[in-house]
Amino acid sequence: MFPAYSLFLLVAYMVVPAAWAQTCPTTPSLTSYLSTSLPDPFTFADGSTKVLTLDDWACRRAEISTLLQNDELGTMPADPQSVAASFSGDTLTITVTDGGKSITFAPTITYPSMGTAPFPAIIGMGGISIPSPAGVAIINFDNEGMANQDSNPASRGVGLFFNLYGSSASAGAMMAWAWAVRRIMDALEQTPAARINTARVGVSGCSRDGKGAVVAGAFEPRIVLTIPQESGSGGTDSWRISDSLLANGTDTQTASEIIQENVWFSTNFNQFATTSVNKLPFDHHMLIGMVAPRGFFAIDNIGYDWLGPFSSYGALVSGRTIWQSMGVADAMGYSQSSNHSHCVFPTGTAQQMQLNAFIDRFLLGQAVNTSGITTTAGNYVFPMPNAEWAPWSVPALTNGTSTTTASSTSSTSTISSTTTVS
Ligand code: MCU
Repeated sequence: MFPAYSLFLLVAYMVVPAAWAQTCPTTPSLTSYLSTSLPDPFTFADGSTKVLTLDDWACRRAEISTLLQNDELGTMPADPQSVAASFSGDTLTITVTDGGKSITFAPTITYPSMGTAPFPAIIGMGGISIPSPAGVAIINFDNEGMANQDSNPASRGVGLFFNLYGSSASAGAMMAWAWAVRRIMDALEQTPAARINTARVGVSGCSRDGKGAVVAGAFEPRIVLTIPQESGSGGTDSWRISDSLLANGTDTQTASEIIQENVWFSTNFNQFATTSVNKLPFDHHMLIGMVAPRGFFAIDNIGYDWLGPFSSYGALVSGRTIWQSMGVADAMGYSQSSNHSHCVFPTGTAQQMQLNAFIDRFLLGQAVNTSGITTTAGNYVFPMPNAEWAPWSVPALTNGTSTTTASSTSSTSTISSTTTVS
């Protein structure tokens, strides 16, 4: 005989999700998808259903997440069976157990000389290349130990992540790093002795590690500020714009080149990279937009054609429309500096002031104005007009469930949890 409250729980379980969850449009087969311009973030992959409300965006974001996992980055594993953590000295030791296997990794924390605990923090992918901000702890995470990124196909499937999930897991190195950032957040939440304010944690990295910072910010909703630095192709660059730049004579890294260089992506990406990136039902303006409405500040350097600063500019301008649609454009900025050595942050410049503003607001919780922090792309002349690469209008998203989008109940809407990756 079940006690009465069991019946109540059963009924609540059956009724409440139906009341809370919005049904999302079904994603069709996209095998013949083709678009030379950047895909419209505000139209579902079915080609007709529009994003009109914030709940619609939650559905669309989940769709974008799935498409990115399937076609480019590989699968983010579900939350593991357990995450255990301890803190000693400056080291946070994290043991993750899943499927009967365990791995242990140990980021180190550098504490600021000023401020009070618990401290805001930046998780540095292989460290940070921005100046350490006053009052902010730096969590140094060995991403390469988690998933190797030697410029060599033999580094695929090598690292702690693959010890846990198998060397043939679909995740490329960047998705494995993003998974680890999620586990660092789990560990910090259960370890007050580490003295980190888990509501004020950002992520940063430069170059290849800047690509990883974008993916981590997109796939870990507890990150409140994402700071990719000179991340280039595979980071804040658009695959389509990079191809266009190369075709117009600028020596920019493209998808077809990058899959030969490294194992940052899933092998599923090869089919698009070797034929046409126009077959991708997304581009990186949508990876960037997964971070919205949270803080995002991209640091670029006009000096290296290979990094495609104009490709980054195009993706960032386009991605920013997602923050605009939510009425929070001031949470997203991007900055191009003049030429300087790769990953050597130009201290004391306007870019430093811009970076400071984002850190002060999102990590230190200060009432700092970050609106309009967007720079132009210098003297670059882009081969396509803006309307051609981003030909959509930006809706003003409203609260609530749209009456026009609930066209199907067959796909899963995972809108609510702060930690669920969908
Ligand atoms: C900008 O990131 C990469 C780039 O994708 C590679 O082609 C190049 O070899 O290395 C860059 C990098 O990570 O530099 C540290």
